[in-house]
Amino acid sequence: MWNDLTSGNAEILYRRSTDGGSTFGSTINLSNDARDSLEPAIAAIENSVYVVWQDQDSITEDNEILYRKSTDGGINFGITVNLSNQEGNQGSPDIAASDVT
Ligand SMILES: [Ca+2]
Ligand SMILES: [Ca+2]
Repeated sequence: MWNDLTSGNAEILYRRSTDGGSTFGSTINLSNDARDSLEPAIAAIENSVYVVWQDQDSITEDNEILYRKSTDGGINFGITVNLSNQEGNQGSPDIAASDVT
């Protein structure tokens, strides 16, 4: 997972390996918005993969912390959730995963 500026704004790109990191599949754009998406972090446990990053609100341009989750080992990711969702700038997220229920 990394930042990329190819589209003209920063995006969060991701590739998945199923052979212990020897080869990687196609590149997925997890952020895919018109604003600067930065500072990605990832955590995984069993078939769940969790991703957070810093992004800009489309109206206020304040930074928010956005989140997406995969439950199929990182093949598909669900909707983007705004975890911070408050005024001002929230940045540099980190994430961890455990099997505590
Ligand atoms: Ca973006
Ligand atoms: Ca904010």
